[in-house]
Amino acid sequence: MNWTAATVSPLFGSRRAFAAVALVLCPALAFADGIEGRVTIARARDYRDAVIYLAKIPGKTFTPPAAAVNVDQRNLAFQPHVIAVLAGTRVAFPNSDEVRHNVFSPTKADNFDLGSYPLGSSRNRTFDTPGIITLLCNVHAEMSAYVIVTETPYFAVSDKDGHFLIPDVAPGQYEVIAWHERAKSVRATVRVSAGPPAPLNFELGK
Ligand SMILES: [Cu+2]
Repeated sequence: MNWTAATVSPLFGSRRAFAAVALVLCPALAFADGIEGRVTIARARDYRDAVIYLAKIPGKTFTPPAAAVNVDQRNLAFQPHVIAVLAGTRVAFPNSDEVRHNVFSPTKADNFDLGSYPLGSSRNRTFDTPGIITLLCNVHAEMSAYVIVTETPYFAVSDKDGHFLIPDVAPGQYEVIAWHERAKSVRATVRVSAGPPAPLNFELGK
């Protein structure tokens, strides 16, 4: 591909143009594009909080981040409601409300109870078991959250329009899973090549 500044400049501002420029300036960045698309969810008010993630890549392991991921307890809700983390990641649950909160998981594969604690304190948990972990608070029945524990660092959570982008996926063929709390998970195979993100859309709950 023989891009020139003249070809590219009218497109400036778009992600695609950026990718094209990156391809010229730094071929290594051409591998930085990943998988992009949209999730729709039948009968849902909006399309947020679907998790799109790569299934285990045979022969590959990944190191979890040193820093903890935060799930706040604020206004009687877990915020965010859904997170995805690589197995081995520590998640901190600070309490930002005037009332005591609790965090526990009834999920068989990884059940635990962090106890209840007041405003300004925090407990944490390292999520080592891949899977879908439900979180509840035994003080407030309406509080729930999900931790999707993955086997690769390649995942995204959809926005309210259902859009998602999994960046930095090297060229290759992958199994991708789309999950949402009120739908049956869907699997797809996608081939990523160098250049723009591989397009991938999901319809959940049909
Ligand atoms: Cu609570």
